[in-house]
Amino acid sequence: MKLQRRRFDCLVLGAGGAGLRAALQLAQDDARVAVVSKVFPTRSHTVAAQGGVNAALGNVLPDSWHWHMYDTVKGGDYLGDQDAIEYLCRAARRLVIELEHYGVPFSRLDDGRIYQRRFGGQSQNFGGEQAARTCAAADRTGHAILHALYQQNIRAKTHFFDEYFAIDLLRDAEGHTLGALVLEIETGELLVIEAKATLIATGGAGRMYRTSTNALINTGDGLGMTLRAGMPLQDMEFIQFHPTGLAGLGVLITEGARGEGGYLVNSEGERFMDRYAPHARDLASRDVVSRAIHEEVHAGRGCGPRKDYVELKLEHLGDALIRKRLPGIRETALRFAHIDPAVTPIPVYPTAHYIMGGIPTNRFGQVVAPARHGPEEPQPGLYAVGECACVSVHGANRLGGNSLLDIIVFGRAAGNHILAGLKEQRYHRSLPEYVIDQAVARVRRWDRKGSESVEAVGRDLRATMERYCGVFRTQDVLDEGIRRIVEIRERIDQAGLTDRSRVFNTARIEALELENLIDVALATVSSAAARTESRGAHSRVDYPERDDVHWLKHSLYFREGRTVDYKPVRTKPLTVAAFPPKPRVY
Ligand code: MEZ
Repeated sequence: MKLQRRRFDCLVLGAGGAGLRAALQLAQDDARVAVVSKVFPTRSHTVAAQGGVNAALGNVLPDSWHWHMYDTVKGGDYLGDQDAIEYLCRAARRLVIELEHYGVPFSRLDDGRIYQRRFGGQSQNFGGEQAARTCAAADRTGHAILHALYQQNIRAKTHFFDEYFAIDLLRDAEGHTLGALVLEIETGELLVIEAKATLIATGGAGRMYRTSTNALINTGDGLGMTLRAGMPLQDMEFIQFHPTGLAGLGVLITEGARGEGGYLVNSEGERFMDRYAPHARDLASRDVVSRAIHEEVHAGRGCGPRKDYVELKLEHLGDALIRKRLPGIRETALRFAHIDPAVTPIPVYPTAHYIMGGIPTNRFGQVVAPARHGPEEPQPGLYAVGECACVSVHGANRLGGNSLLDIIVFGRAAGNHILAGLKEQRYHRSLPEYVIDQAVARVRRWDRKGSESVEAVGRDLRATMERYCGVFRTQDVLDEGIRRIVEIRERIDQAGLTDRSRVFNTARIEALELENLIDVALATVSSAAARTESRGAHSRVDYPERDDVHWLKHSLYFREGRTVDYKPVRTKPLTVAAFPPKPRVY
């Protein structure tokens, strides 16, 4: 069957902040750019980022990009690549001001400058007093940024394919990425989009966990297609559990709530963070706070009838401040927990939030996958930015407020690099028919009926990840997790669509998404089982110490054979002295 074809200079998969920032860079320079999004763009998950974006503006307390760099290196437990981190922190100031000029309605100080709040893991003067570095639009910063970037893209004439699902990359035998096969969700029609450069910006995979702050759309689609194309995923063992998900539901309660002065208590009314992080207390980095909550609950000091959460106290902030700085949190607490945070503390528990790992890239957004055991090489025509990418600036644990920064800094950098490449490449390479046929086969497999239900397999995957790859890990538990997910992968091969579920094309999309999630889950658990140390968000009860001698290296997981390889951390920054590993205390 002859499929419809469209041609663009650049194809962007995903319309979150990373994809939109890259698309904008391209469209403003008159490149023909297409953005494919499985939801209407302003519903992309960036919309859910609450607390803010980091930049050392120094509007509230003294600050410098170099202190920000130190905090980011330390926050990532020294696994981040310091050249990329320097680039990130140096670029922050200019790009946040640029966002303001794009129309982001940041909250204001009395003198009109951008409001900045305290966030976890931030310090002045390389580990000194708390900094205030997170530029906020109340507690709806991601929402404000996403809408501004979408509007700017409309103005720049970016072409949007709304509600199209990306099936697979189209790559020729020499490894050139030539576009992607996509499916129009409403009609089920397939479309081939050819492009000189393809950028993956499909976000994270938080939906492999049962409780997660992530939108239903975060199903690791770009990660799955990268694995299927034979490239590895980097550092997948590092999953961030946000300390304050609404207990039982996982809905995000921003770290900004603690930044504004909120604090955590256990069932004895004790501010327990004083014991775990005497200096930073409730504003220690997220991995530290999540472990502390977990330990309190497991020591029997949890709150509520089942003693299975701790409480976030905001009452002392007063109704006026809560309404002004945390209106979304107030709304969430009222709507989902039926409590007014000005009166009653919010029940919270750690919840899956962010993947530090992803598609290996350099700081220009180029995918730099090595052949197995071979040298690392830029993959021609292929880029990745945002949560699905691993640059790596977040190392083993991301600091709050650095992900909105990551998407604008590396979205722009990738856009610029693609533009430079387009100047050299005037014509599209020819796309062999067999490449399209392979991608089409992936969709057609779901025309079958089967003995398993996609929904049941998905439920089991999420429960397995929750139980076998959580905040604390051991070899036995992780090995059992791998065994179970391998079984789940076999079950998905037996699954099919029922006549009833086939009526709506969304059933097919859910099946394709689940295939992606299963591959990403296997990457996560396999990489976690292989790393026998504790670093950042990867806490091994059986290997409680960080081991810089053997493990100061990035993992690379390959789908074929489920093997894990390693590559060195780039410890040398661009212009300043390196921050060597030190004990990490808050
Ligand atoms: O960067 C984040 O994850 C973020 C800003 C989340 C939040 O707590 O608001």
